[in-house]
Amino acid sequence: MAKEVVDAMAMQRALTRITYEIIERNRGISNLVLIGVKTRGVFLAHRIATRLHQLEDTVVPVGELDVSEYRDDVSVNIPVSKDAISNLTAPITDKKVVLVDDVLYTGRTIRAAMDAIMDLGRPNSINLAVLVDRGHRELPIRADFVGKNIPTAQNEHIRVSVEEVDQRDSVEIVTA
Ligand code: 3GP
Ligand code: 5GP
Ligand code: MG
Repeated sequence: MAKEVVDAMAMQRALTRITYEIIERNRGISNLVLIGVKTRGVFLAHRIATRLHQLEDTVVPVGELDVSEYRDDVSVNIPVSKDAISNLTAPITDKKVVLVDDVLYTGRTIRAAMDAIMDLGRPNSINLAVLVDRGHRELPIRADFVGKNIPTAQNEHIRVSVEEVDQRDSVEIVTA
């Protein structure tokens, strides 16, 4: 059973709000770098970059982080290598990094993502933007920018659809 909790319009608004919050928090966007977590986090990062360009007339680089090699169950012992980050040409040292993922759950992916970023250099700061925080954290990690908090049961799944791959924008709660 699937229940839509965020429709296309609401998703646009949430991403626009997050964009404004990123600008406000960073007092401008010089030195900003977005890193999207594949797959859907990358598309969300590009959308935020497009809005940043419209609002601040600045091109913000968007890196892509592939955690497909990384396994939830054994992740604590297998760090994601810095090679997992692609598309970034400029050094990351002293940059303000905003990680972007579609769903934040246990926090293990983000912990691994931070390892990969640290391997690349020493950023000025790392912030986290997620479209959905579904709870159930297993690490002391929280998001700085949240589209929507959706408390879930363990047997519920959040289905995030984005135009770029799913031909629609929506967030649904799917019950097994
Ligand atoms: P995404 O490509 O949009 O990020 O891992 C394949 C997809 O399944 C990913 O979608 C990921 O977000 C989603 N997914 C849902 N629940 C989980 C989970 O608990 N662990 C992982 N690794 N992926 C999950
Ligand atoms: P983590 O548990 O490490 O926070 O999340 C692992 C990965 O799975 C992250 O990329 C996160 O976006 C994704 N994920 C976890 N739970 C869900 C979910 O319910 N729906 C979707 N779409 N992705 C999820
Ligand atoms: Mg994800």
